[in-house]
Amino acid sequence: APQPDHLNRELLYGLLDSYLKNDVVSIQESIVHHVEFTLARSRYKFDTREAYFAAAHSLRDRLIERWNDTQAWIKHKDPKRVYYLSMEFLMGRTFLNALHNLGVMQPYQHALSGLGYDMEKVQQAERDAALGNGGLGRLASCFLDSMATLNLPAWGYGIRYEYGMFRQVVSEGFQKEQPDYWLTFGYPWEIQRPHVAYPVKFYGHVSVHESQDGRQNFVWNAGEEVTAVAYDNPIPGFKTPSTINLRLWAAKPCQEFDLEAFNTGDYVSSIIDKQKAETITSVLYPDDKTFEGKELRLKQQHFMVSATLQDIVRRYKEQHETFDAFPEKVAMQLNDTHPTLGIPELMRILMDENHLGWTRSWEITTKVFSFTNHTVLPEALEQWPVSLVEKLLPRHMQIIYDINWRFVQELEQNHGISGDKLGSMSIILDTEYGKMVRMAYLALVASHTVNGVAAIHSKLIKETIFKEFHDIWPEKFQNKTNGVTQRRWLAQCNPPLNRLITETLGTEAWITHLDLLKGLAAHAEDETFQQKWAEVKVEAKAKLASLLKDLTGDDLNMDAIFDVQVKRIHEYKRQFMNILSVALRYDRIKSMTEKEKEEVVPRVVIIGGKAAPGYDMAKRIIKLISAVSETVNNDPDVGDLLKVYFVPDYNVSLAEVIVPGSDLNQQISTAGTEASGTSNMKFAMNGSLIIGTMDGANVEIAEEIGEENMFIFGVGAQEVPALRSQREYLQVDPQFQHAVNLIQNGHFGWADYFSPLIESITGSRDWYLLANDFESYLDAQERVDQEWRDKASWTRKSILSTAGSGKFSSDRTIHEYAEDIWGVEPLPPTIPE
Ligand code: GPW
Repeated sequence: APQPDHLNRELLYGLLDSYLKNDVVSIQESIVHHVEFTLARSRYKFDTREAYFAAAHSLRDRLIERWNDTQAWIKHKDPKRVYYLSMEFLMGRTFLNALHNLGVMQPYQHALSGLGYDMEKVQQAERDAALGNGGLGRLASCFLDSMATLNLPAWGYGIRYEYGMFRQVVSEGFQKEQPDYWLTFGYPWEIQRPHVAYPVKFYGHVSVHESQDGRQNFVWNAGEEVTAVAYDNPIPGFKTPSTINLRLWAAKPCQEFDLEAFNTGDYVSSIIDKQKAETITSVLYPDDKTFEGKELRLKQQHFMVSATLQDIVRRYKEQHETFDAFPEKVAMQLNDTHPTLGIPELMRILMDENHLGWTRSWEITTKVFSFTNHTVLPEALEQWPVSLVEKLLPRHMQIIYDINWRFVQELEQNHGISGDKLGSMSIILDTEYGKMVRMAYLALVASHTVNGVAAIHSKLIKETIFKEFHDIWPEKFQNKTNGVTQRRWLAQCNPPLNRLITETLGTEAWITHLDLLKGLAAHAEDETFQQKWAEVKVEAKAKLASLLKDLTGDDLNMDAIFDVQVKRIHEYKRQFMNILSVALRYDRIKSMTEKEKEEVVPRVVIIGGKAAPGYDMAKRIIKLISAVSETVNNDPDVGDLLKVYFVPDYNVSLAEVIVPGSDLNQQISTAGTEASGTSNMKFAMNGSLIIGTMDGANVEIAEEIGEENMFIFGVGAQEVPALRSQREYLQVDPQFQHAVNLIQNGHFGWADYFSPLIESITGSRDWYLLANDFESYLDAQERVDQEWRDKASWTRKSILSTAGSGKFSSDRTIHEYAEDIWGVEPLPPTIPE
């Protein structure tokens, strides 16, 4: 393929140094330029939000410069590229991250303050891009940051939802969902690409044509066609000009009008019909881990992978004559099963549009896909009705049947499997409601690798949900323990700690080599260092306190333990157990004499998180937390020994304040249920101590930080199945019973409304084993209080938490994916002398 020969490195990266200048005056000129010509406001009069948009546009120019150069450089070198396919990217804000990664924080700060604007306030004007539910979507965003920073030739692909994660309003303790129309004032970080557009087909039927050489040709005559338009989001690496692309697709009506309908005179209703295309990308499904089976969701999945695969194949074909090199040039990671339709879609493109034949197409397909599983909870596993797939994607359903047929043959012939076991491994499951497609099995059969997201989780999938597959293909299974980006989750969100770490280690190299944090351990015993560490924590706590003051009007007790549990509300995460222990703590304080109260360690309990709109139990848990909060916070007997707050609308931007400001964080899922967890890593990095179970990544965090520096409790994953089957015989701990009684007897009001919650943890119904773990949990809480009384010891553990968190950088995770799964290598942009 032709390569423009002027694309040499000298020219490419010479440009970066000479075009947009980053001195304060040049930046001010560019901001004012955007005020006048992009926003069309007067350069003499613009408000804080306009200052944000103008500064964002000025920064966008600098991102585009790097983005263009990076993309041209990658194209020139044509290395193997990795594509990260995800239905969610939970990006949060971009401004501060871009300033930091481009290394232009200082000049922008000066430029803005010179114009009369405060960076902190300007930065707050940005709305979060919340195109994700929680951990899975945020992981995808951390991965993009690491892929850019590691100079990988990588792309993210997803959907540009017009409504992101709903805004949570809590009114009288009840969650209300409000639409997040985040694009209202325009989104300065995206670049619309009207010319990067592909048709995406739905419905219709398949016809077979005999070709001249006697081969069967399948033609899909679609019943509906929409256009996918690309919106590119530049993702800058830290301390590298490398800027990769997150390409999000938006659905638009297709250009070719149904002329017949237009000519019959019903012009207006024909237009309105066309407009319906746009609903495909209108809203993010806000349920974390409950499979719903909605047609629109299946449409979204196909829309995303179809546009993405057309784009990837087009890019490949631009530079290659045949498909021979496709597996050496393309790796695709499926973020859970949500993009699994990419598998039959690639098969369809290769067979029906490029006439490669089954064997060759399958050989290629099985070399390019790999898949990550993020949960063992059965209710989250996707199973689409065959009838629905058949209706929406008739050709894909045929291909899935063919894949399954050959797979079952292989099981019989090569693995000697027959009878019931064949049925249990089949991609197609027969149920009383009809046949279902098990998406995880489809992903497993076609992927060269499947991975879990923490060591314990990767072990569990081999023993439980994918056991039979592990038996035949042990070599397909890997572990890739999750990580988070230390740029956003330490360097940017906690500047005082950033400065202290850099000063102590004598280098800021930890921002790209997080392992260096272990150098802090040598200072853990040092009293003056402990003093400085404690001061930094107080500063971060003050920021969190001020956030809560704005929300509630209360002044927090700064001597209290700031005890935080923030994550999606789910029964398996056991926010209920947390609030039960708070109720008990309250009851204990109530019965104390003034003298006894002097010994109490004060606590501020902060809980936040969204419930899926249809998840009734989760919504009752929110109401319970609010009810306990109401009673406790207004009880003069308690004063500031105990406060409880439910923080509404927990999101990425709030996390950036809450995580650094916490002393203690709760990671208390029933062992074996939380695949990894990632907030645990963010908290540990910021010196917050973990109270938690031996679940998910907590296990590996304990290996790194030391169990003695955490508050570990509860039964292990291996014991859970037996305990579950013995639940009805459990001798319930009296303290547990007492806490339950308080709620049941209406101590916090709403007793009737809470009774389904109580039932859910009673006797044999207690699926998540709250009763089993409660005593051990209270004991761990007691150890927390004891530890807090010894300030030096607590601070030492806090330092060791940060020091031991080096493994949990997403840089390490991505490096492992690149080496062990994708086979892609860094392509550092070489800057000439
Ligand atoms: F169900 N996770 C999530 F596995 O945030 F798909 N949403 C989801 O829909 C799923 C998983 C799914 C989370 C896991 O619960 C968490 O343990 C993990 O740390 C995170 O994904 C990233 O791997």
